[in-house]
Amino acid sequence: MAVLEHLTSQQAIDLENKYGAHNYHPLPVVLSKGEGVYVWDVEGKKYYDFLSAYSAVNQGHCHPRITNALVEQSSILTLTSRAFHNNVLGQYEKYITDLFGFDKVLPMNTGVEGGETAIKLCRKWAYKVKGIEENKAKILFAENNFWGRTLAAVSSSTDPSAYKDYGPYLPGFEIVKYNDLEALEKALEDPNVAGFMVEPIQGEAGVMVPDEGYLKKAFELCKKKNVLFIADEVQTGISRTGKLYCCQHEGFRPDILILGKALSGGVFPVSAILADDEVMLTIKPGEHGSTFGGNPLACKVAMAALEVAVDEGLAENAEYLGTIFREELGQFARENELVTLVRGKGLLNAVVINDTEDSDTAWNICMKLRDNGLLAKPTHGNIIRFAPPLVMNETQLRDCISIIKNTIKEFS
Ligand code: IF1
Repeated sequence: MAVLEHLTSQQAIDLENKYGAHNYHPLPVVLSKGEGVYVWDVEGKKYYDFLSAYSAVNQGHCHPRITNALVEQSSILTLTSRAFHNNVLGQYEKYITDLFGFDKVLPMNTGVEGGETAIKLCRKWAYKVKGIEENKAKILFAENNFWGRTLAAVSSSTDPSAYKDYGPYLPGFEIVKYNDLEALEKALEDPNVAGFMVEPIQGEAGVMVPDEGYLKKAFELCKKKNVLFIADEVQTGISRTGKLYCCQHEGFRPDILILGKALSGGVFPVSAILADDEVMLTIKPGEHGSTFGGNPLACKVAMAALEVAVDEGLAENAEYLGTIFREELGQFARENELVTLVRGKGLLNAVVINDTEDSDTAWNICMKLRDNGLLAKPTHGNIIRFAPPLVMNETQLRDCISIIKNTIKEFS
């Protein structure tokens, strides 16, 4: 059957059901175009995108500076592999290490490869620098973490839907309660601990924002025990929370910083692992890599995506609009018993619906939001994540706030 040019939404969904793996349960909407804060479905209906592809399109859909970088480089040189040098990688490495303030970067593709690379760097550093006995290094993870879908990632997960039936699991991982300095201090007593990998805000867990000062104190506890603090900023990075990266809110620099998603503005899979020489140079030539890691196309796209974030003041805008969002929805929560609370930082926010974890209220609200022209999706059960592109303006945000309020009122 020839590929149908103009599919209806139902035809597209039917094809996916018949020919695609069923590893997702998407909201029933079929998108065919994206521009800035808007997306359109195949029938031409326009929506505000309030998920931003899980914070990968912070710069807005199809940002011209980023798509131009992709189009231009795509007819010059897309991939050399790392068997040879290319004329773009070094420039990109200088640009990103200057911008984020680290000695070096290891370029990869997906966010989970970023996490895997950080864990490998941490283990290498444990044996080569800290002097932990071979194969004895331990890495701490926060309860309810989410950093991807590989076997290492699910080996550190506390969510059965992420790890069940995928055993046996990778050893050397330990769980500590999130936002609990006592638990961390206790776990750090073990001299074989080499690293603590943590999201500054837990996205998938439901935008869990730790207490003010937790991250900085956790970092200090790690330093006292010569343990690497690894910040997974795949979702919180690139201006999403109101700073270039989230740890900056507490004025410290993690030992390893992992970036992904919006590092490419959603145009190409690009991730980056940043660290200083003492950590980064523990991996010698031939000890880690990836076919596409650091390809010239990715580098050009990433430089454009970062320039957009800086030049368009996306962090400042996220800070300003995020405050309005939490004030407005916080007030609404006080007046509406269906909304328990609103939490977040910058434009990474969530609304907790006052219903049981297994209720479908949050899902039904998202279905109604879709009908009312705004796309969002629940994370766990009764929590709806709201994360629009950071290029949104105040008028558009206030329009979205009224759509959200009016929709939830329909359920009260
Ligand atoms: C899916 C969740 C979000 C991440 C953090 C690493 C990664 C992610 C903090 C891995 C990826 C994505 C994965 C995607 C949906 C989305 C997600 F719902 F799954 F958990 F954002 F919260 N660190 N998160 O959030 O990056 O390898 O995917 O590039 O798997 O459905 P990746």
